[in-house]
Amino acid sequence: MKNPTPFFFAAMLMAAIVFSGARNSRAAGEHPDVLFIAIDDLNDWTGVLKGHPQAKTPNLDRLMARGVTFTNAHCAAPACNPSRAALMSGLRPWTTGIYTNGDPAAGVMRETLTLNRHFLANGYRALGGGKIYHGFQAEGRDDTWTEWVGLFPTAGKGVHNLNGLDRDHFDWGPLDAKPADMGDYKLTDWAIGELNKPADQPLFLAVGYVKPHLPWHVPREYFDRFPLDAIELPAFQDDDIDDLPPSALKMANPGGDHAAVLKGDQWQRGVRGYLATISFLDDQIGRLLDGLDRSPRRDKTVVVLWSDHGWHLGEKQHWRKFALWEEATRTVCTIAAPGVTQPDGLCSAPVDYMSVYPTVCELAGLPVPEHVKGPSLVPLLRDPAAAWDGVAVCTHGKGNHAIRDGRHRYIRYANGEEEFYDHQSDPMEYQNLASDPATAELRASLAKWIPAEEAPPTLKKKGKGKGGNQ
Ligand SMILES: [Ca+2]
Ligand SMILES: [Ca+2]
Repeated sequence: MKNPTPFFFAAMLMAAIVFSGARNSRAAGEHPDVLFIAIDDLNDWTGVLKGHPQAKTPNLDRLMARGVTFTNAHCAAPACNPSRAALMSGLRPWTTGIYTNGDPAAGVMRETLTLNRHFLANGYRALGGGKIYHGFQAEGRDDTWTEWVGLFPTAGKGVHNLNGLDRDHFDWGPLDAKPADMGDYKLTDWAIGELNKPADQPLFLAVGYVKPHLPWHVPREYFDRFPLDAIELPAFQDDDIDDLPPSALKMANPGGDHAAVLKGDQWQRGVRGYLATISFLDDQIGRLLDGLDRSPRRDKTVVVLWSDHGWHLGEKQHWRKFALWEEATRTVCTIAAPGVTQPDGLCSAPVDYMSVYPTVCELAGLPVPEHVKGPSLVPLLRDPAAAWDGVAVCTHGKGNHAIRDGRHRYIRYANGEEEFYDHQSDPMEYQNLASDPATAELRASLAKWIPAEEAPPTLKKKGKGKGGNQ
């Protein structure tokens, strides 16, 4: 299609909404319940994915062991807003124009048959709480959820600059608060309550955890689980950025967060803050899982858990997401579906989040809307070793893409600059092989996944820069 615009898609999708809305409600039992868990800013630092040797995630590991965990899963965009918009709409950033946190999503989402809206239109009781989308009003509209409860008040409000770096919410340190004072704890209580309510409709329960998003402020007991002097830094090489092209260096921005962290002697403390905040999140996952198991829905609930993107903690002198390397694009993604998945499944096929929407539909027995083009993961859920010819594609800003197959990462920036990594010999992506003629054929083959045309970014507010800071 030439020059796709959000307006064109709006018209197309409204037609789909009208079609879908005509469906009848269904009786309970005809479709499984769905517990849909979103996690903000969790990278591969879990026991199962082994991103950091000191990560303590017994409850995430327990959940991930229930079904199939995708060990090579990637977001469609390495930032909250575009990743969530893509997953929930089933539409790529280059289709919607939602590329970064600075690109407003509400307009497109309002006109799109989003996942929650699709479940609602098909007779589900669609409940949402916490953070599912990235802070825009569309998620709270009456016609997109049966009930939307939003964020819960949390301890730590008004606390800032515990690390002394004076960089807004790029901050970490213990709170003198109880776990029950935290918003994510209250969100868990709400979700458990809903799991136990009898209903004459099937349930789509979306639970969006805010941690481990910055600031890493959690009760002191979580910091105490990780003694500072034993904290290990992530694997890194001092000269890793020397072989990066200028576009990549701009994303890494070594003179920003990383320089401040080094100057303030905060690297170990930052790692500790992230580990502590993940541990707090993990406790909430454990409470939610226990709540599910004690509820009448225990054996008939599809559980889908996803984190919205990865996170750097100094690898390539970069912090946060907002980049196209493995640390920023790799996610936690696991699905347990009664009657479909077997326990302890690990799937190493390269998949991305355009597959979540159609997969959840198929597991719930709902039709996949016409606009959703991603391949369903159900064949991999049935057999994690099944053949898979797809790749994972991640987009960060118009024209910048990373393609991940089972072994390689190919990055191409809008100006044509490239990176290429071989994970078989180089899992930390230290050696950029893009200038090696021996990789030319592979690079050309992976470049075929990059779109020929891309929608312009959605309208930005005047003065707002690209990317945002969330
Ligand atoms: Ca995020
Ligand atoms: Ca390097």
